[in-house]
Amino acid sequence: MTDKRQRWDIFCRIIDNYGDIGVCWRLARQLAHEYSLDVRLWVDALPVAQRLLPALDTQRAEQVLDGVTIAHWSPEFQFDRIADVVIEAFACELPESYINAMAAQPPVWINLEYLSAEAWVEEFHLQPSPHPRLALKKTFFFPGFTENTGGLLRERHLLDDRDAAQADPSARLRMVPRSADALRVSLFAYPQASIPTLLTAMANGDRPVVCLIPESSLLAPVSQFFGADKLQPGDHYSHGSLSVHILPFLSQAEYDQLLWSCDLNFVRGEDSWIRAIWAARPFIWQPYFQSEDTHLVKLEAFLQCYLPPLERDAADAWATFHQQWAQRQLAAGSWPRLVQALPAIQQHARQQSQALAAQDDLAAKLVIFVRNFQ
Ligand code: TRH
Repeated sequence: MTDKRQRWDIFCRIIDNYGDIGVCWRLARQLAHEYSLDVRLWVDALPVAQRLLPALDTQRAEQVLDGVTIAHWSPEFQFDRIADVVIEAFACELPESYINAMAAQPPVWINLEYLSAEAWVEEFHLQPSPHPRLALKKTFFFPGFTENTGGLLRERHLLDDRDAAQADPSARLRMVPRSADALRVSLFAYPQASIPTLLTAMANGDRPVVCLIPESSLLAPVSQFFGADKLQPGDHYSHGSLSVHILPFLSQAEYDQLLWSCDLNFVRGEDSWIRAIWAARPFIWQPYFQSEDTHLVKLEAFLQCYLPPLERDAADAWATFHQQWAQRQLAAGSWPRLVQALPAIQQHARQQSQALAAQDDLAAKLVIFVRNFQ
């Protein structure tokens, strides 16, 4: 019997870090699992991808993992067929040979963009872009926070799984034991962040803090703070009110559980940011650094869209902390202010997650777009 499932090719070029592959892998899996699509994910840097997909064999040109075919997008790129739907993730530029072959059998060609809450996104979402030479058009698809955008990545069972984990204290305790009155914080950020100021403020605070740090480039400044040689997963350091635990780099599923279990999550980039929103817990997002302070514009747009109707004092404490964190100029007094505002922010984060989940998610919107494509 031949496989009649619709074929989707997703092309992912890893620029740096884990966000590009993090988003593409999550999307690929969701399309395969929830829509029974035949999904092939082309990835250029298999060793980086392996960090998120430990079962990946970096020597193999093609392999199936979790229902998704992963193909190595090597400099000697070769392909056997054009898919029905082609996703070019984050303007990664498809191979010329593939584009030429698409002209003979045009697929639905989508350029999936980075997430932003900026107002212009609604206008550019679904704009077509005709190919200058060939009878092909690609469509820009912008994830976003409003109905008139491409939505946010969210698996069908994500919020049910979150609610079940948050209602079950034993699930919460699995990674690092919870101490009664301590604030549980997860920390994932770019290493240029104001780490010494943050850790000092936590250490000097009235409230004990258990800070959980998955292994990443952040360990260098954290090691420096403690005067340690090189921190390793399993290490544990204390200073004043602060107790730091170094975790291994977690699977995406375990990372979700960590976010769900914390009172405050520091996240960055794109994918961990979205997961923190779905965790329905207070978070601090550090946007990926861009020249000309574009990342600060992105941050302001997000705060404007996400903060209302949070009451003024809490919104101000949260926004100020975000701005200082993104500009790497955290003031020590911003930490106790944020801690004081956490109960109000907690309620707000829960409401926002519910409100955003009332919209279709990114995969659903992509599938609907393809179904109606002409
Ligand atoms: O790694 P990032 O900084 O990725 C960034 C952004 O995507 C940015 O927009 C892009 O331009 C740049 O890369 C090139 O942050 P992000 O997006 O949060 O991706 C991290 C991924 O790693 C995410 O899928 C969550 C996952 N993760 C784990 O699976 N386990 C872990 O322990 C941690 C800390 C993260």
